[in-house]
Amino acid sequence: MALIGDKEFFKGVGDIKFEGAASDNPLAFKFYNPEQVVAGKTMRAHFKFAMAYWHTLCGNGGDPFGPGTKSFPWSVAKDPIEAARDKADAAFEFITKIGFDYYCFHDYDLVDEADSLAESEKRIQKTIAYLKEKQQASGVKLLWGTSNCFSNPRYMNGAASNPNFDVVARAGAQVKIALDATIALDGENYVFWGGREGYMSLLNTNMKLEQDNIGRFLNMAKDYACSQGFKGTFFIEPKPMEPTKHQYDFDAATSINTIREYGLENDFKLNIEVNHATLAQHTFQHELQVAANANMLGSIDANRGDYQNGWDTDQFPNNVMETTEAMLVFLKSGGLQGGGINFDAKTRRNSTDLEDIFIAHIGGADTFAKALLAADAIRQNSSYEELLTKRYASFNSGKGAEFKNGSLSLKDLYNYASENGEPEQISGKQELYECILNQYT
Ligand code: XLS
Ligand code: NI
Ligand code: NI
Repeated sequence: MALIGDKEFFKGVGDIKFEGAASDNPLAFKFYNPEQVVAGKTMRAHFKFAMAYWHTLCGNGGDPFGPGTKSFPWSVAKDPIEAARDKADAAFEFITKIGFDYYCFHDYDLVDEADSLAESEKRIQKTIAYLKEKQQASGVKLLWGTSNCFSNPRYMNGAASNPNFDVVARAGAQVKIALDATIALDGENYVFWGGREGYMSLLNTNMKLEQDNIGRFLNMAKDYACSQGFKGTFFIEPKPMEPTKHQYDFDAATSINTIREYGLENDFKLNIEVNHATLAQHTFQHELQVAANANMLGSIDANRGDYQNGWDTDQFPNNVMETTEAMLVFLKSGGLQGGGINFDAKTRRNSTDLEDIFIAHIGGADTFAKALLAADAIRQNSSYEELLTKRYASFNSGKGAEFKNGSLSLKDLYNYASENGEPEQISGKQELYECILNQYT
């Protein structure tokens, strides 16, 4: 594909192609074959892979123990607009070379925040005019936009949940600008991740007021976006902790409650992130299933945590077995509603070659592709679906079916159980399910 930027940053890396499982080329897909049809859809359409602006182009490897290790050639310009254009060139070069269709951003990933709201808005408008041109030239689309209401020190006590109304209003202004930008770029969705929406100590916190304020804030954002013609879906991205001790959107179940409590269920769904699921002591597939049960499985932030520590390491996905379990839920629930798979993941601090960014995304895409193929094969060829159907077969006929359709009372259960005697012992056969999973991955 032709380059549309003025500058080439990833020199020496060409278009990434599918070469199949036998290839030893680190810069080729082994399993992600975009046009291959699996379960009635191309892989491209199933996944809608997206590049995350923040990790890929802004994350230079800094951590609490030391500065960044990566000097990106697109972050040298001193003028903020020139720097933003260079970053956009790098973004679109990367996305088109790897053959993805989408990207995601926070407002101030695109361009540095200025000293005033007005100047920041001007910078964003200039940058999105440039991004719009690049979208048109390349066909790359915006999967979702969001606003960073957690990094700036003004949000140290929260954004929509801040105890000071002035900060709440300031966050509202920022979200309005980010929504305008998302709409101008035909963004398909808009995400709310409550970075500092939570608390550290209940001693100084009015939890009820803070949560109600978040509800009011989300409704305002939704009403505004709809009044501006936004047709997409809003996503809440759950996370249990970090940066605050108690994040209000702890997990999928908690976030679904937020959505329902504040009357947002017609417009909001969930963006499930793997590492956030595991931080909440859940599996990724559990969170997907909870979202799907509520008809709110909207989008995925793909990454992976580390089992030996307890924070958001945002590593690239590479665990095929776990991803296959997730893809079983994904296929069964009919995929994602509106969203896609955004690589919210960063290369390690000591992965300093520019090509590492490609290798990491290729590995992530291959992990999902391999897992999708395995999950589809399990569903088509193994006894998995049959076993599962059989396990619940007692609800398909007789009294079980009557119970299921709501026509039995507790007394009916008593009468039935009295006549039926001790229920037969039926094995859960977990190891058999695990063997099937193993066999097909
Ligand atoms: C951080 C979140 C963040 C969101 C977008 O932990 O995952 O990157 O996806 O604000
Ligand atoms: Ni995320
Ligand atoms: Ni994260």
